[in-house]
Amino acid sequence: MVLIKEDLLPQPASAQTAELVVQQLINNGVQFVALSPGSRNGPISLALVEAERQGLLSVHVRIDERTAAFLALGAAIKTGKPTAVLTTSGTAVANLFPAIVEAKYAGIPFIVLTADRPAATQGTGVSQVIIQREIFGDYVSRSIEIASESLLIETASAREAIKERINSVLSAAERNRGPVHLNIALAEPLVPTKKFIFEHKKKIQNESVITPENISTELLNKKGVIVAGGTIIEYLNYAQELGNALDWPVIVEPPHQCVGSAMVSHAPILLSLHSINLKPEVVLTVGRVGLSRQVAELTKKGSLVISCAVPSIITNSIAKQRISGLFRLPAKQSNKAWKQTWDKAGKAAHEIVQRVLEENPKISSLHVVDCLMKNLPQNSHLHLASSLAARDFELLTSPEINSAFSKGEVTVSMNRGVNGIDGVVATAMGTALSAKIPTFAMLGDLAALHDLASFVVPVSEQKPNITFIINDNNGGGIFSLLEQAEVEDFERVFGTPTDINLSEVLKNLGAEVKSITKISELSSHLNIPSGIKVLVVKIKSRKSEADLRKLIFEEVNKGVTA
Ligand SMILES: Cc1ncc(C[n+]2csc(CCOP(=O)(O)OP(=O)(O)O)c2C)c(N)n1
Repeated sequence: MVLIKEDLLPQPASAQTAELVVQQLINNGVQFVALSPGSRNGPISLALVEAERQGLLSVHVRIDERTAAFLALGAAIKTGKPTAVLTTSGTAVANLFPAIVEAKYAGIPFIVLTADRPAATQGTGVSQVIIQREIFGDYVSRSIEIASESLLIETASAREAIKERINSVLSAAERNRGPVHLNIALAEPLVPTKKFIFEHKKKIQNESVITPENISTELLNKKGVIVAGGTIIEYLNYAQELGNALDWPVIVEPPHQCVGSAMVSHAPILLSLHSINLKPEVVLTVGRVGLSRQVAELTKKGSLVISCAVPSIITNSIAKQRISGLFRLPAKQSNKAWKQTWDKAGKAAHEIVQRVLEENPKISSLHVVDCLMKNLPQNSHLHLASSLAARDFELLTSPEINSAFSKGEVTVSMNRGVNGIDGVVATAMGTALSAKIPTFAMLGDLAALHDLASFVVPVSEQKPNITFIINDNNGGGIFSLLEQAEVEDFERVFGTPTDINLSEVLKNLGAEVKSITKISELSSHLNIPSGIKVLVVKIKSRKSEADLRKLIFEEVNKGVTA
């Protein structure tokens, strides 16, 4: 590292603080840090880059703080391990808010590091000073202030006490499964005079303990359905094992992390069937559920709804019974006939859905999703936007499709915490950079426009290998499925067409772009991504996408009978 000042000068407090903070990140197993440029956070940025040079973590620089935050969030979603974002002071800090909100509601361990000016500058009108202390309120489980000047107290015990304070906050991210905030006041000088030194120290991992609780066993030989959702993989795997043990069908919501043979085909459609009785006596929800209207109704109105709640995440609070954690897996029960009724209906529904898609070949979001499900390569990753992309995956997912996706060989993520359409591009890139496996992302044109800045990757940064599939239906297609679809002024306040030539815009931002007009072209472009590639799928009409959905529900209802 090239030092700007004389090596003989003592290391300034700002750099000592930076070294201490970065060492604690390393000790807490943080592998991925995103940062944006700024003078105040400079000492920590430089310390991070030095730690990266020593092979202790990876650093990703982005020009926009909102992008940096979602990038780090994506990496945490994919790895399940805490990641961090670092910004300078002022409005830069406020730009982190959307990703923090998502992290809280999705239960993602996330460390927010904000640089601040010394406390004495508060209220003095000094530039870039805002109230950063506890700015994220209840959205972070811990928030503390560190003042670099305090490190000038040259006693080992004072230093140790500061280290402990930092450590207690950083480790809370993983323990509490959510965001934490460290606001670090750094006084000038802001340039180190000595090389940063780090230890390859690893802390002892605290295993998160889930207390098994019991569920009354007489419930377990009833006709039950399990609904699993959210992003916490141990809960999703548990749902699958429970389904196998009880012969209960499992409805797995996007992101489908545990696709497999026990899961229900085309869940929202089966739940809408009039002609066949699939009404369960017990509904057990595992994790955060309720994406489609049909599943949400089942989990609200089902005769007996029990929720296995993920600790610290709001999960199905209206359930009649709540279990805080997972209960012991019961011995094998036999509800075979019940499970077979669901399987038979699922198979029949699948054939009808495929027929309807073939008979109506005009390209739509549903065709795109069907194509991805059939063609995504083994050991790849897929990030979904929460608008039509996620809903159409939910509608079309079926173990009947014989593909890497249906066999669970494709991992899937989405911003399921609060379903924002913001930050989708950055989050997807974060999953790609941390997963280091071929990554794909599907999103709508508005979500892409919302996060255009995230296509900008500074030249010295590592580019992710990712293919974006943008469903360009010129506006918000999801609104055509909702009750608002019929209102006057629909296009102006809901549809919001922009007429933007996305392909041109994205080419100018440096992406390799291909415009797709036929579904057969799409499958031929789903090879292993190298660099940032975008497939812009041109959809002619949002209304016909919505009509096709309706037709699928009608045809399955006509065709599947007891
Ligand atoms: C940050 C944010 N703003 C607004 C919304 C409300 N919203 C949900 S879907 C949607 C439209 C999305 O359009 P697009 O990304 O083109 O996807 P499509 O619906 O066509 O699949 C909007 C505005 C949201 N979820 N998040």
